[in-house]
Amino acid sequence: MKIIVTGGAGFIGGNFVYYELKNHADEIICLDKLTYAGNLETLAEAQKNSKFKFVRGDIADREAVYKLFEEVKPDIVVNFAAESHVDRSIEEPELFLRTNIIGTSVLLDACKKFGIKRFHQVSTDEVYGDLPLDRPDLFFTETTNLHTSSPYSASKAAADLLVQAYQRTYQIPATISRCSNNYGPYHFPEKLIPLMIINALHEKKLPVYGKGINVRDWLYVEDHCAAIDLIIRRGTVGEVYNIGGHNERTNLEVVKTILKILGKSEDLIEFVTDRKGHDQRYAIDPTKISNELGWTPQTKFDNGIKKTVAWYLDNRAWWEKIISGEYKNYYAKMYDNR
Ligand code: NAD
Ligand code: TDX
Repeated sequence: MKIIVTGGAGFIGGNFVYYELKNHADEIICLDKLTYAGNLETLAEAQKNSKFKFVRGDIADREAVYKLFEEVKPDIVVNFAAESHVDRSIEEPELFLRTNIIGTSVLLDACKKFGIKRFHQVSTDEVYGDLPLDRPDLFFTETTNLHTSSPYSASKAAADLLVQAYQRTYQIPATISRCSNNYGPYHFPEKLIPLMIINALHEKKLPVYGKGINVRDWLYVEDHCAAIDLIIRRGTVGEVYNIGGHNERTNLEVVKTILKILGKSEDLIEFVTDRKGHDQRYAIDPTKISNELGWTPQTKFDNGIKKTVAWYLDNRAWWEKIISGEYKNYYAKMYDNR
């Protein structure tokens, strides 16, 4: 089979490319615009594999997408390409609408025009909004109402609705997965876990938003890749699958765990102005994917976070190059005088 993986030069897409090359004989064609978050160095090993091909392009560029579909005739498309950072969406919403909504609609149109066996939309638990901190008994299920908080999550929810509309109206064989927070290798330094690892290594302050009591449900990225792999091969067309592993932690717990692993002082923690509209708690109920597809996460947080810290220690060149470039301006804009 031929699988187009959009956004494969990013964090989860890159890990998915390696997961597929390792576990299957399919051809993988990565379509990625290489925005600030895309990195060809993430795909350096994949480029040595004859089953892998990289194509630079924008999912919202209709002509380029149609040309690629005509050439490749993909069996499956997995759409990871997105603007993915909530803080950036608060600063500049429009870019998120273009890539996350228009880009998804262009891909769906291409599926309609050229035919497809499966279109899979990689979505997020953020489309469900948040849960209150004082109700640990509540979890997001696939039937929880969509109720978004940030321009990022609103754009992802809009894309989900488009996928469902194309599935119903044009019978596009589509599936959607909504996953909780991922962590692991190749995570871009703007996100909580890599940012804290890198700052701690430099003995720089660790900027925790608000009181650090917001809760995220952390999933090791390889477990997310395994779930998507099952859905595209065995999942039922038209269905939504929640993905998460019951690894809830407050942000402060995560930061303290990282400091402990690195042997650094908790004095590095600095509480800074909260994120606007900050979601309190995300927590996934993964019963459906577990019962229907037999998926269970393999990596517990305490082990996954150690593996992740080790990866950042062993792969300094990957992130040092990122943080020495344009990222410096981003960091100054977001964190200086916060
Ligand atoms: P990322 O920001 O690390 O990577 C995004 C990739 O998409 C980059 O390679 C970028 O160059 C590419 N891209 C951006 N705009 C593009 C465009 N217009 N055309 C083609 N390529 C484009 O993101 P990530 O964290 O790997 O997230 C991947 C997907 O998973 C996203 O759809 C995100 O919403 C979803 N998701 C992420 C998480 C998480 O914790 N990171 C959790 C749940 C769902
Ligand atoms: O410097 C920081 N300080 C801080 O306290 C950063 C970057 C984050 N935080 C907090 C905000 C969140 O409560 O840490 C938590 C995690 O933040 P992010 O890493 O930005 O992730 P989040 O906003 O939870 O969204 C992530 O998970 C769902 C991904 O970025 C999304 O793409 C995905 O859909």
